[in-house]
Amino acid sequence: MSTTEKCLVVIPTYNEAGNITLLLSRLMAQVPSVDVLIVDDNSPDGTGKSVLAFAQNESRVHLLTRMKKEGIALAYREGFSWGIQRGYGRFIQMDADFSHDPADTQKIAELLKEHDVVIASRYVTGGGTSGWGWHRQLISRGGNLYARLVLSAGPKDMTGGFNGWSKRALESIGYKTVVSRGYAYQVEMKYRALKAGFKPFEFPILFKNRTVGQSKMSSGIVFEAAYRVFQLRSH
Ligand SMILES: Nc1nc2c(ncn2[C@@H]2O[C@H](COP(=O)(O)OP(=O)(O)OP(=O)(O)O)[C@@H](O)[C@H]2O)c(=O)[nH]1
Ligand SMILES: [Mg+2]
Repeated sequence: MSTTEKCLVVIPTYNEAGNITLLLSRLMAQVPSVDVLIVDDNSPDGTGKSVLAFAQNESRVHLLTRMKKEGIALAYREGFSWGIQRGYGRFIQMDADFSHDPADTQKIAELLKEHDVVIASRYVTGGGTSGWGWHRQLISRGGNLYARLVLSAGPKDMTGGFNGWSKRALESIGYKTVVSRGYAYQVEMKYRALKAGFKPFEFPILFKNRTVGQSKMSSGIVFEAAYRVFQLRSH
């Protein structure tokens, strides 16, 4: 596959006012070839207003506001549909908290010219995480290993949220019918891609823990992930 189609970075946000303006500036400076869509769940801290203010002087930045907080899965689903309706052919998933480096966003955009599915991977040689305590590392590594074993999945990072998709891949995996709501979403999307015959391209990244704003991870999200992964296996 080789495409030069337009590329959209989709970023779900909930209470990221302390990060979003700087992140948008960095993306505009470091990733010249993409547009950005923020999918905000009506954040009470005014994240959406900051995006609108930024977008007034930057036509590459767009805001999609959802009525209430409903998890990243629905935010991504709406974001991808928004982009497909507007003719984008490449999509990048990314967090708003600077855990994902805009320099790697540029790499994904380039790699998507040759690959349908790209995984920015913490768990291939040369990749890693920084700033996490042992507890958070254990949850991430353990959850990832669990998903890989239960699903017999090849990619080293099944749980990460920094990935690239061609429109073709999104449509052929049925991105609108993904059932997971929390972090299991990342696993389900990749598992569907494997089942559909795609061979994800993984490259190493360093994931940095957020320094501004609060994590939205909860025990409910972790339990959903554990249960969903098991459920996916029987499909
Ligand atoms: N639209 C929307 N975005 C969300 C929701 N929950 C989390 N996000 C965003 O999804 C991205 C990932 O969420 P984080 O809280 O950073 O989750 P995480 O990266 O796994 O956890 P930490 O890095 O430990 O904070 C961030 O940009 C969040 O603002 C939600 O319910 N709706
Ligand atoms: Mg985060």
